[in-house]
Amino acid sequence: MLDPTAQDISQDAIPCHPLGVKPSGNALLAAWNLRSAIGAFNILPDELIITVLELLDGAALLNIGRTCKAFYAFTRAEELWKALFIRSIPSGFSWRGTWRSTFLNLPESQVSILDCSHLFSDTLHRPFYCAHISLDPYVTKIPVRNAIPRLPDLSPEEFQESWTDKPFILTEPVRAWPVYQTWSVEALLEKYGDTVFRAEAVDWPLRTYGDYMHNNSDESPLYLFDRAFVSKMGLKVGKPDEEPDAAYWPPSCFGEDLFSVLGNDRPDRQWLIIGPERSGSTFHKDPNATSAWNAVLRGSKYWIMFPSSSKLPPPPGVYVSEDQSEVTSPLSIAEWLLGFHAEARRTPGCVEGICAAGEVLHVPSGWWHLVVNIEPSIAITQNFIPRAHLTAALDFLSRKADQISGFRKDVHDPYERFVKQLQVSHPDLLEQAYEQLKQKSEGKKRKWDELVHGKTAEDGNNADAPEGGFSFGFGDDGSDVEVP
Ligand SMILES: O=C(O)CCC(=O)C(=O)O
Ligand SMILES: [Fe+2]
Repeated sequence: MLDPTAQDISQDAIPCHPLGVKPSGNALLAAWNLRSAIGAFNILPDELIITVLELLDGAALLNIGRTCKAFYAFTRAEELWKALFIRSIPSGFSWRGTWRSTFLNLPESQVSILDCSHLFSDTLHRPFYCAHISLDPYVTKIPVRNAIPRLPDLSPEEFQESWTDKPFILTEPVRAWPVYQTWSVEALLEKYGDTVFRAEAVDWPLRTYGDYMHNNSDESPLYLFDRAFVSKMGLKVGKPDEEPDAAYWPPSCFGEDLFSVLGNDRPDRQWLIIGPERSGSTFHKDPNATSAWNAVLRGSKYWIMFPSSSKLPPPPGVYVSEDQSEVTSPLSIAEWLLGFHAEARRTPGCVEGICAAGEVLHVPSGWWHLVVNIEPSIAITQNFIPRAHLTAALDFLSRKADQISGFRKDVHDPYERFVKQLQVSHPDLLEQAYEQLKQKSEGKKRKWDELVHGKTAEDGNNADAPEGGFSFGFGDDGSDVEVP
């Protein structure tokens, strides 16, 4: 069942389920239940019925849906039709408001609505409920102690000195970008309607995505997230004094990006992000221990963030495997807000903020973040390695080779390549980073020896200076240090 307190605050705005399906609890007081018509299947829990239905193709789903109202309601579950659609994208389709209608190419006038008000199922009701909760209670009344600092702008020196480990919102730099002046969903549709962009598992012309954006009731709306938008849209990126036709440029305070030493072999760096209200990103840390900035051009985004530290657990409702390679948040953004937001807001370290159109937010390396669009939004994000996080990036690349992402397949051993290039262009920074890694490793080893072998620092026995690659972890990214 959903959290009853959360239900209270958002209940008002929630319309009736289109088929009248009610939450499971209502079965207790009901005189009769449509479920009894499904015969032997009645012993299966709702989730298992959906799992069985997942094995069927479209024709079989339609057939079983004709046998009784309960099966009709189960076969209307959108997740079934979304999966069928993604498995075999029909050619020349039009978006028709739901995954089922789109897959079956059904005009709205031919969609049947049967009264299933005597069916009681959280499994069927919850996605609908989550798709309609008001976001307001979660994104307003941010406690002052949690508020992400908002500043007009920062100099590169100020950023490097004081801000590389803190989230903040800048209200000035993005306002000067041509794309901030000219982009809107309508303007992009006009110019790039036929251009194909990536939206999670599908590649759709922007026109189709626009139709989806304006007419869907998904609990977790499909999110356009395209890493090749600069070339697809023929954009120029760069400082206006160097690139007079630039569409945008990274805010100057973030300074250099040390991944640039890899030239064309660098990992993916920038993404265009477009999504309707309620779309967004569930809790994650950014790839390869990079930092990021996220600039909103239209709409607005609510951010909730947590620092990364080996002393702190992951955010409430988020579960991480021991090597941190798998983040399990089996919840949609709405489910997380309903179930965990109140606790998260009380958790030390939590920060929150709204980044509005014309503003840019800084995500420091290693920070957890969940983001939800509170209006239809367009944003550009870019990941980078500032000097202050070179050590964290080197540690990640050397120790978590299986978790490295975003490099072209033919770029083998990105860590080694990165070190080689740094040796050429920034030998001093590389040296410093090695030194920091060494110190952290020795600190951990000393602590371990004290705890396990009763040795003290004076006993010596420090780790040897690393050669070429590191195989030990350090510090505050929650990593395990490997000790003898
Ligand atoms: O705008 C968003 O949804 C956040 C994107 C994000 O966190 C990311 O690109 O890593
Ligand atoms: Fe992110």
